[in-house]
Amino acid sequence: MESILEVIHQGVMEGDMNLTQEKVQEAIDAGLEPGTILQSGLIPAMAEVGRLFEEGEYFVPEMLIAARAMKAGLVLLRPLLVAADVKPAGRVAAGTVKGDLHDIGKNLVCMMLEGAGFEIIDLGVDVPPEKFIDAVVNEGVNIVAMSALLTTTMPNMKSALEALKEAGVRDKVKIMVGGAPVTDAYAKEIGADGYAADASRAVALAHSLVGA
Ligand code: B1M
Repeated sequence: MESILEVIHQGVMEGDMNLTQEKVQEAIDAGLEPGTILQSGLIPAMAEVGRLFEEGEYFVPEMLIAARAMKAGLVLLRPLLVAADVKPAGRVAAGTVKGDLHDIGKNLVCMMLEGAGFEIIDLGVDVPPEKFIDAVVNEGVNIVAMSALLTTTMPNMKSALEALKEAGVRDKVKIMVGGAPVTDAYAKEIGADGYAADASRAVALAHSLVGA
């Protein structure tokens, strides 16, 4: 018999929002850990979608409906991943950089940070440098978290960092970066304070950046 995680995987791959949401709820009700549903159901399915896109088997519409199905599952997991009543560990402005519309990974990072007690100012996608500057100047954030999923938008992390420098606020915050094409070496090259490969490592990094 197919396991519930396999059906969730299939739901995302087929872009079946209702099936995905129904099975995620079923998995929650059956007592599966939210982290397991995420790490062993939803995330590998999205990775498979990416592989099929690379091989020319999936096209943008398939990626879009897969993303929509994944988001439908995340809606149910979110309150379980985000712990209540935690004292703020810091304030984070998070966004996907200019030109880039991918937000699932960024949203997961936000969710996990929120769950770990950080206050999140979600700047959304396609975020121009001025918005990051505005968050530092007017929102009193201690961390700026930038995500990029395209090799073509990675350089916009560097531009945002330079814009923060030019605005004279670079030293007021810690800057962390991540996203599939981003590496630790790239983070160092552009002068970011840290890189995390996934959402749970992003939490550990954020804690270390605020000295917790
Ligand atoms: Co796009 N896309 N996409 N896409 N898409 C990729 C990224 C791609 C790798 C697919 C492929 O070719 N295999 C490829 C990029 C190639 C490259 O740059 N070398 C690609 C392309 C080419 C494109 C378009 C150009 C396609 C086109 O139009 N021809 C276009 C660009 C649009 C734009 O942004 N301007 C495009 C569009 C889209 C959709 C809109 C259809 C959709 C996005 C929907 C959405 O996000 N709302 C989409 C999707 C779904 C994908 C794939 C399949 C999945 C991305 C995803 O959500 N992964 C992706 C292939 C892949 O990644 N395998 C692909 C799941 C998510 C949980 O993982 O985002 O990596 P991820 O986040 C992880 C870590 O990276 C990390 O933690 C997260 C959780 O563990 N992380 C951070 C992320 N941000 C972090 C920040 C941190 C720390 C960690 O600190 C601040």
